[in-house]
Amino acid sequence: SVESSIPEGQRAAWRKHSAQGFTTKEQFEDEAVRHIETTLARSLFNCDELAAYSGTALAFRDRLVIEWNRTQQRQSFADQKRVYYLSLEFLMGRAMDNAMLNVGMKDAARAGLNELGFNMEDVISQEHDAALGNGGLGRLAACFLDSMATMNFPAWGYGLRYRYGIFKQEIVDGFQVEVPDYWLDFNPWEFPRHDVTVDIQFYGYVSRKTDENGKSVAVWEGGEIVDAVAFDVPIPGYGTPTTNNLRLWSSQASKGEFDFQKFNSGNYEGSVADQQRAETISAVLYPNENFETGKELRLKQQYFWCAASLFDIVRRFKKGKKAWSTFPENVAIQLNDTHPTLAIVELQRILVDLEGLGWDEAWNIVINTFGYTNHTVMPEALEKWSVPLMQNLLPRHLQIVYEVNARFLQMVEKKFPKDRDLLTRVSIIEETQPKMVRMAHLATIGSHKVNGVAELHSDLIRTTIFKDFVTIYGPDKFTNVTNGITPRRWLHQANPRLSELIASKLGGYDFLTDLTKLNKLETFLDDKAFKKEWQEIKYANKVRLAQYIQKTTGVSVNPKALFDIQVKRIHEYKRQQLNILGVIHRYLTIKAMSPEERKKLAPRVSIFGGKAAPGYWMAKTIIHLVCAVGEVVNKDKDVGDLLKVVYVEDYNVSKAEILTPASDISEHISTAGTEASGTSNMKFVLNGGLVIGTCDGANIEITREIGDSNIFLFGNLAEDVEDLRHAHHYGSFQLDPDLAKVFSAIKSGTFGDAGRFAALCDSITDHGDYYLVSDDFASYIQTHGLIDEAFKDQDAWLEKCITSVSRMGFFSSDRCIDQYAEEIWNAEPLPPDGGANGKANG
Ligand code: F58
Repeated sequence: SVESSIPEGQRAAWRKHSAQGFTTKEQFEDEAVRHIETTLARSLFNCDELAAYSGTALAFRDRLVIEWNRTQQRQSFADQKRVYYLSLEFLMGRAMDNAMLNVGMKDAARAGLNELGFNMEDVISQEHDAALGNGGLGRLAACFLDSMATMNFPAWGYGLRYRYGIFKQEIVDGFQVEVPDYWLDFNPWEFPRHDVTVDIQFYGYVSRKTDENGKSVAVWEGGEIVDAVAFDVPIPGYGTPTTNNLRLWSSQASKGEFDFQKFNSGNYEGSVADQQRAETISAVLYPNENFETGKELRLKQQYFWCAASLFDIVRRFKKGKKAWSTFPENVAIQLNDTHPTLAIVELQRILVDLEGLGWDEAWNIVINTFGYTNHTVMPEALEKWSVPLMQNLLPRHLQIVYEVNARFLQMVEKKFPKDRDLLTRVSIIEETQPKMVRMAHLATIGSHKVNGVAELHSDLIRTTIFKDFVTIYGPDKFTNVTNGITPRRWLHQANPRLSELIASKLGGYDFLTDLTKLNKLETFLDDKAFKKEWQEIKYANKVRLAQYIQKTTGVSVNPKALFDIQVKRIHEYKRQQLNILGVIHRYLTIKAMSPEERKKLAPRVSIFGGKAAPGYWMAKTIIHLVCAVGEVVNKDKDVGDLLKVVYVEDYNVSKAEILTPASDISEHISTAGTEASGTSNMKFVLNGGLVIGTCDGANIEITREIGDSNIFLFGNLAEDVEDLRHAHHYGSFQLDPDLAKVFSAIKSGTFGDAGRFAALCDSITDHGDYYLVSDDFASYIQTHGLIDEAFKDQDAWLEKCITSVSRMGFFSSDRCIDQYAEEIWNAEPLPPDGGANGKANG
């Protein structure tokens, strides 16, 4: 073994001096102060909250690094199948709170910080979110990393180290303004590995040469080289020493290529410009959710990251000196949407061009290695790359794509002779002008399993975008893994008091690693003290949010009011417009009431949050309408506490941790059939809030689990959407009468310049109402009426909340990972020696 090659004396010395990390409050203070004084070169006299954060983070980082090294060593020795999760987005949020809870030393650190004169919550809030993602897809990847570490899977994440994450949103005069998010100023959670770099090639040309065996091989030459440098981020599991790795690639001018010619000849500017061009590849995260722009730089990002990751994975496999045919027994690669599809082509290129395998042998390995997760059926979000673009940037890869396609179509033709239409429909190449590479087809053909992210969504992909592929491959290639969320961050971290209350009833924190244990909570539905404390916790969470809203927007909201929250990316299909039009309807209703009638009404706070893609004009209009309505309603003396409308600026993971525990109702109201799953619906219910929602995505399974009396469903069903759209187009469109009144108010200037909202209103009245806002309006308003009524009976409401939480076990991301491991990866966990490690919860 590697160990026995090192002399015993040396090993003993190493063991003696090996870093241990702190284990007590005292030692934590020692370490934090040491880091503040020496690592940061600060003293007691200039130690502010940021320095206190840095010292604390560095102390905990030491703890993580020790286990991280051990985990990596253990995984190398164990030599079992590894899982690689390829995602262009990892929406991690803050790391320190998570590290403290996973290490089990948060209480000690809190006490230590107090002695040093700091408050834990203030210190935690100094950390900048790692916002390397847009929305659900990126956050899902982060939850999966947490689950894989917690469940001891030997698993790595691979992504890009964007210099700028998702932009920071400012609301200026009721409009969204984007500000760059430069988050790397001080980031103690990443480790640059300047020794781990990979040369990545772009452009150039392909020629064929004959090798020593007389075989013709493709050779890709010329073009340019950019370096990929690895930055590693430790991912600690909860209640286990397992600490996995997230490897993010950063682009840098190639050391070999850096233009010394230019440099030496005095063209300093030119050589720096080259340097910057290389760095541009990993500079920014594309800020679109469910929309593809087809920019060349985006394709460069994708190949850069796929090629670096594949090189790394193959290098690790080759160390084991095993036969290539065993590759799929040692490596599982999961593709988070089609963004990493080039990895399929890259592995085929490595095996055929560089390692000399035959085409079929290589392709077999490829298919058995990859799994592909689809996250959308919406046509505008399906990735396509123009053939000329790919030809220029990745000439050899395009050849491989054509070869894969030719062989695939041959197989189809054999199975279904003379069905030309079928061939056209399933071809990887779309015969448009210019021709396009359909990445979802390539990902499907190059993987052994394709999964959707909720039952309805998986059914829809089988019957719509992948219908022909089901015919060709049979149904077994297509499966469902309903999304989940990590209860560590979304219950224990975001809602510590609720987590503690639950633990006190269930006799410990086991539910955090087996969420189905929550079902025992139902036996406490008659426990008055328990219910009272539950209610107090919800109220305290609402008070906290009210204070945050007061501080950041100046609006006072009554924490006793019903908090109605919709926070997610702004998109027409998610229908924030339905929500705000409903709010206007409520406002008009209140205005028309007598003072006596008003007294009977339950006060409401409508809270919105979320970013619009910078180029998505309609989404920005929706934000503006919400703000404009807030301006009017919040000042209206007739309304008072009965209705407040708030826009929370710059919604992100750390803000979600404040918002999620504070809802009474949250809105998940997408047009049926459009939201693949949704995951915030799960977060809100797990935190004791109820849902108003459509029969869409995971709402359907949430309903099945918690019972239909515990959710407020409304609206048309997915199966009827197509007919309704058709009817809008060909029949006469009938605007809902209540919605018509709302539009009159907008058009009369009640919320300022009506011209600003014209396109939004017209999209519903004149342009087909694609998202069925009018069709669902009456049902939506009526359901909100039911919510008002239900909220008046606080006892019954509370019972719904507790019952729902107790039935949420299914929605843990641990269950997802189990399912992926079992049905797609065929991978096993690698528990640390002795199993449990005796970590405390705190
Ligand atoms: C989301 N997709 C789905 N895409 O919309 C949501 O229903 C689902 O719960 C979630 O994935 C997890 O499965 C999503 O967030 C993106 O953000 C992409 C970013 C890159 C461009 C294409 C959309």
